[in-house]
Amino acid sequence: MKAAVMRENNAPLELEEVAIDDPAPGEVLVKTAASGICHSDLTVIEGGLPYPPPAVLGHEPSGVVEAIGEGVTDFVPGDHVIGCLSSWCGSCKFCTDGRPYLCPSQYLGRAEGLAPRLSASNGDAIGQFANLSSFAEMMLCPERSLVKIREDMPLDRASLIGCGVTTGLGAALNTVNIPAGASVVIIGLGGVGLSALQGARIVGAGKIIAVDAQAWKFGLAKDLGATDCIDATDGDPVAAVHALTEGGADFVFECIGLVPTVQQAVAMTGRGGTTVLVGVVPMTEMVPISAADLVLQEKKVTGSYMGSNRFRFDMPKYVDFYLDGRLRLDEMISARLSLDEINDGFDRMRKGEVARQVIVFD
Ligand code: PAD
Ligand code: ZN
Repeated sequence: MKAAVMRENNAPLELEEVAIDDPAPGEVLVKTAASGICHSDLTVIEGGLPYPPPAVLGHEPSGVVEAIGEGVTDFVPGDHVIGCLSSWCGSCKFCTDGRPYLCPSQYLGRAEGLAPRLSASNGDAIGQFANLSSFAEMMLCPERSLVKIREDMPLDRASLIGCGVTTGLGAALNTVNIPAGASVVIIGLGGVGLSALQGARIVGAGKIIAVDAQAWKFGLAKDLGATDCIDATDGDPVAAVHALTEGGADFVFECIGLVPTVQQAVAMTGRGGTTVLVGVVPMTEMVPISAADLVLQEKKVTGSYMGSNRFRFDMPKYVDFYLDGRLRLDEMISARLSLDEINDGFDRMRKGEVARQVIVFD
């Protein structure tokens, strides 16, 4: 099969012929239908999230089940599925206390003693990112990386739910409890931020203030539910939020992953408010924030990982949200690309020229 391989950091992905193994017990072979391009893939390429090359990235997929391994009970060939990196074991303390998205088993690959799931033409193993590797024509996944979805859901739009939508929407719907009428700020209007924005709209937030450095995104943000937009390149965005919210917002979602915007997010949060960190700051960096402000104003700062999902429960619900018109995905897709065009897609993402891009397979 054809796959885009990361051979080294900070270099274009290389299109190669890659071998994919047959499903072992508990595994499912999926023909990839579509894969969104998420900023986390770019962060891996740039070394901000360590993952050793050679590897096939891509973790926002939809597809159709091709074959199942022994003991697989949840899928049959022909099922339409979304893949998610939040694979879970079902028996650890995180799974049993209702937070399977924290299950450490998601970091395990194939059982020892088995051949690698992916390998190069010379037989060398190729890393499978997030148990998915969706920048490839086929995926070989643990059954607990997949969820079956309705067949009337278009698969290109379904792919977005695999990461960005679940991350942003889940940050607003699962990680925190936003009361109707609360003021919300979204910093960063990529696939993740626009999904958090829609989550705020769905729960009935009051003011929904969208902040980005690319003013062209404001038309889209307003269309998706923003009440106000702030151009981060035009004056001080913290002062602008304070002016709109009488001293700070109830909830601020940082959806970029930069040190200065994390600091801005905390500063934009009002007394008693909550800062939700969704963007992934490169692991090599630390963020200084005022602890006294947190104490004296009782601000809370929380991370949000993969939208605090229980994806087998959440994703079919998000599909319903799309099909009944409450979740808007068509507008979020700036471009559909072929796998051959993937490096152009990353260039456009670096320049901030797109909302979400989706690679579609034949
Ligand atoms: P994206 O690149 O599509 O969007 C980022 C947005 O931020 C763009 O609209 C930029 O214009 C905007 N931006 C950049 N710099 C600034 C600035 N200084 N001020 C204002 N706006 C700016 O990214 P994405 O939506 O794919 O991902 C966003 C982050 O979320 C990224 O860090 C990614 O790694 C992270 C993520 N987190 C999780 C999780 O589980 N927490 C999951 C998936 C992605
Ligand atoms: Zn992602």
